[in-house]
Amino acid sequence: MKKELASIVYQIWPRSFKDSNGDGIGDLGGIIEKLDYLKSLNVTYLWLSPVYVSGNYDYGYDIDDYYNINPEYGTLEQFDHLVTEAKKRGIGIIMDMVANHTSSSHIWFKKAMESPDSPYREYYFFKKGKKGKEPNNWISLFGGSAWTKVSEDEYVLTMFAEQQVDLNWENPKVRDGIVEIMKFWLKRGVSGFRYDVINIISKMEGLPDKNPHKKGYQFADDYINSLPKAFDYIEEVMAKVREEFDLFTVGEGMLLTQDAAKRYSDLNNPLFDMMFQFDLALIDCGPLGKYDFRKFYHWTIKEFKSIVRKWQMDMQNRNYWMANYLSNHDQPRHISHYGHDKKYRVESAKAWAMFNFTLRGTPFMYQGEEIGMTDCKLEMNEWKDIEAITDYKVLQSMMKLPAFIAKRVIQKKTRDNARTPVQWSTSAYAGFSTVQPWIKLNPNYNEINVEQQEYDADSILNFYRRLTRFYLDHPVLTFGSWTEILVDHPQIIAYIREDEHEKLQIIINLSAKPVTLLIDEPFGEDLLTTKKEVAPWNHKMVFAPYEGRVSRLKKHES
Ligand code: TEU
Ligand code: CA
Repeated sequence: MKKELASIVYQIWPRSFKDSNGDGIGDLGGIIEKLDYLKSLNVTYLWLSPVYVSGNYDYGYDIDDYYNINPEYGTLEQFDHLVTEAKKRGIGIIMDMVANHTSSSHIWFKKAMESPDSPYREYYFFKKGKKGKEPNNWISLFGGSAWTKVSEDEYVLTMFAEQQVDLNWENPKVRDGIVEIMKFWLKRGVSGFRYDVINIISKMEGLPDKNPHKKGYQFADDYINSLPKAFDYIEEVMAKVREEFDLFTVGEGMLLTQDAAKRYSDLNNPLFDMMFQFDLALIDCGPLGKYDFRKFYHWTIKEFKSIVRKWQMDMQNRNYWMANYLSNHDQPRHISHYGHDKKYRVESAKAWAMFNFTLRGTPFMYQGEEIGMTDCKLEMNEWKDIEAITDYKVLQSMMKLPAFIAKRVIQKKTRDNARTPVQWSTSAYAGFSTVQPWIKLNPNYNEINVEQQEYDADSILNFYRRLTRFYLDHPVLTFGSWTEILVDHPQIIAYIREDEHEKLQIIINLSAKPVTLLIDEPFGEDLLTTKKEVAPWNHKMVFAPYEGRVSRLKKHES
C-alpha cells in the first residue's frame, strides 16, 4: 500500500484562517505565518480550499481563472513561496480541483456566450426550454431549478449556484483543459488535489426529466451520481497526469455509494487514493439532504456506530480506501453537531478526535477543530453562505416551513458555522486580523483560542499534538485491521486495530453519561488517554463522559 495513506491532512479554508495584511480577509501570507504552528500539529499535507480567482458567489468554488491566485489572497509568487516553505517543513500542498463546473465569468463560458455557433458552447450544457419552462425538472443542489436562463428561450445547466456552470465532460477539450490545469500546479510543486464533487461530472445522456409524472423539481441524484462514464473520464485524465507526476489524490463523493467508492479508490487500481463520503454528516437529515430537517435533533450513538461499521467493514472487506473527517467547510462544527459544545466541550472534542484518528483510513482535520471551535449563531443580515441564503427561501416555498422555523434550521446547518475566523488569541479580532473580519467572529474567542491552549498541557490543542504524533508513530492505526467490540453498546464505540506488530484497543464513551464496563481480561497498557489521570484497568471499569483510551493488548501467538 502507498505509504502516503498514513498522512494527516489539515484543511484550510483560506478566507478565515489568518489575515496577514489587515484587510479582514485571510490570505496566503497568513498561512505562511502559521506554518510552524501547523508543523507542531504533525500535519503532512495542507489542503487549501480554492485560492484561484473567483467572484466569491460560492467563495472560491466558482472559479474565473484556474491559472492565478485570487488577489485578495495574494500572488503566484507568494504561492510558490508557500509551497517552498511548507516543503521545508515536510508539508505538501494540496489544491482544490473544482472540475464539475467553472464560474460564469470563466473565459470558456464568456466565449460560449459570444455567439450561438461558438465552439465553446460544447463546453457546457446549453438547452432550449420546454414551452417557456426549464428543459427538465432537476433541482439544483442549492435549491430551485438546476437551469439558469441565458436568453429568451435558452438555458444552461447549473447544478449549484447560477454562477457555477456545469462542464460537459463529454467534450474531450474539457477533459484536456482540466489535465492542463492540474499539470500547471503540479509543475509549481503542489503535491496533489482534492477533487470537488467529482462523482457528478457525467450527466445522464439527453438530460431527461426525472419522474415526469411528479410535480415540481426533482432531486436528480441517480441521473448524475457516478454514472459509468464518470469512471472513464477520471481514468483518462488521471492517466495523463500520472504519466508525468506522482500525486496525492482525494475525491469528494456526494451521496457516494459503496460500490462507487470501491471503483474510485480500489487499493489495487485506484482512480483516486481515497474518497470522502457524507453519511455521518447527514446522520440527522432526511432523504433530501442537509436541510431536510425532519429528523433534526434525533440521532443516536447506535446509528452513528452503524454508519461507521458499514464503511469500515466494507472498505476492509473489499479493499478500498476512505478519507475520514468530522468537520469541513460545508458542515457545522462537529463539536456542536455530535459532541457537547457547552459543559463537555473539551472532553467531547478529545473523544471525537481520538475516534477520527484511530479508524482505518486517512484522517483529515479542519481548521479550528484542534481548539474545539463551536458553531456561531448568525443573524440573517450576517449570513454569507449562498446555500443557506437560497435554502432559506426554498424551505419556505417548497417545504412550507414558517419563516421563523426556516431561520432556525438554517442557523443550525449553515456552512457559515464552520467559516467564522480561526480564534488565535484574546487580542482584538481574536488575533485573526487587525480590523473587523469579513464574517462574524464567534464571540466565544476569549474562552476558545490557540494562545491560551498553548500554555495548557491538558488543552484540546495539546491533545491533538499528542494524538497526531501517536497516529504517525503507529502505522497499525492506518493499515491494521479494524474489528469492532461492544457492538451493541448504546454509548461506547470500541474496536481493535491489529497488524503483525501491534494490537491496539480503542474504547471511547461518546455520551455525556458515565458508563460502567465489565471486562474479562483487563490487561491493557494505556498508550493514549483523553483524561489526564485514569483509573488502572480492572474487571469493572468506569468510563467518564466522553472518556477515551487507546491501550496496547498482548498479541497472542497464532
Ligand atoms: O460540495 C459539494 C456538496 O455536496 C455540497 O453541496 C454539500 O453537500 C453542501 O454544501 C453541504 O451543505 C462541494 C464543496 O465542498 C462546496 O463548498 C461547494 O459549494 C460545492 O461543492 C460546489 O462546488
Ligand atoms: Ca488579507
